[in-house]
Amino acid sequence: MEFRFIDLDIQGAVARINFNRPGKLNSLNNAMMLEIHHAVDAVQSNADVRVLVLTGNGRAFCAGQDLADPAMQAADGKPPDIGHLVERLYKPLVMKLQNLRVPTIAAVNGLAAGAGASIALACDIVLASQSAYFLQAFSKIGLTPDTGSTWFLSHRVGTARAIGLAMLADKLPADKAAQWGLIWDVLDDDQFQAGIDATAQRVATMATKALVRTRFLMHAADSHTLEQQLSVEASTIRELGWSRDYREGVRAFSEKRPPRFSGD
Ligand code: LHQ
Repeated sequence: MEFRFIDLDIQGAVARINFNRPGKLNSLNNAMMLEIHHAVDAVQSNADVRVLVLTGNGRAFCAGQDLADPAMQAADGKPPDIGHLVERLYKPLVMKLQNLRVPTIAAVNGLAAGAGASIALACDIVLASQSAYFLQAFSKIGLTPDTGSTWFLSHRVGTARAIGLAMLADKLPADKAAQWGLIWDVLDDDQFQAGIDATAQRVATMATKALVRTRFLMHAADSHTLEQQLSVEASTIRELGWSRDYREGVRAFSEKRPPRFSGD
C-alpha cells in the first residue's frame, strides 16, 4: 500500500509509524485511519519487528478525528453516524494496539487532542516532549471522549481528574500528565528524539513475549480478584518458562553477562 498521510519506517527490529499531515496537526481523515490500520497490520505480521513507535511529524502528535472529513458532516440532510466511524476504525485500532505481538511506544512529540490523545494512551509506554500537551477536546465540540479515553483516564488519574479533564477540556501539560500518572515520562525537547530512539532500541532487545504478557496482565488485573489474578500470573509464568528467552535470561544471569534475547 502506498501511504499519503503516514510513513512506515522499519529499521531492524524497530518499526515507526509517523503521522504525516502536519498542516492539519496530523488530524485523522478516513484514508489516514485506513493507512494506520494497514501499517499496524504490517508490523503485526513482520516477525523481525520487536517494538512499534507511534509519533507525529511537525508540532502535533495528533489532533484527533479530522473535523472537516466528509464522514463528520451531514449528507442529504441526514446527520452523520459518527458512532459508526468509531466502531469501524477507532475501536479496532485500539484493540489492535492492545493485542499487538510487540510492545508499543507513543512518542508524543507535540499536542495530542481528542482521539489523538486516546491513541497515545493506548500504547504501552507513553513518552512526551516537554512542550507537548494532552487535550480532551471532545466536550468543546459537544461530544463525549472516545477511543478508550474514558477508560485510560479513569484508570490512571482517577475519576475526579478524569471528569475534570474531560468536562473542562483544559490543556494538560506533559509534566503534569507525568506527575498525575497518565504517562510514563517527559523528555526535554532537545533530547526527545535521542531519548525515544534509545528507549526503542532498548525495548527491541528485551524479552518481547514477556513484555507483551505484562501488558495483558496489567490490564487483566482490573477485572480480577487477587486470587484470580494470582492464577493468571501463574499460567503466564508457566508459558514463559517454556520460552527460549527465559532460558537465555537465566543462562546469562548465571554466566554474569547481558542476555541476548531473540523475542522467542
Ligand atoms: C484540524 C484539526 C482537526 C481538522 C487542527 N480536524 N483540522 C469523534 C467522532 C468520530 C470519530 C472519531 O473520533 C472522534 C473523536 C475526536 O477525535 S473528535 C476531534 C477532536 N479534536 C479536536 O476537537 C481538536 C480540534 N483542534 C483544536 O482544538 C486546535 O487545533 C488545537 C487546540 C488542537 C491546536 O490549536 P492551535 O495550536 O491554535 O492550532 P490551529 O487550531 O490553528 O490548527 C492548525 C491547523 O490544523 C488549522 O488548519 P488551518 O488550515 O486553518 O491552518 C486547523 O483547522 C487544523 N486542525 N485540528 N481535529
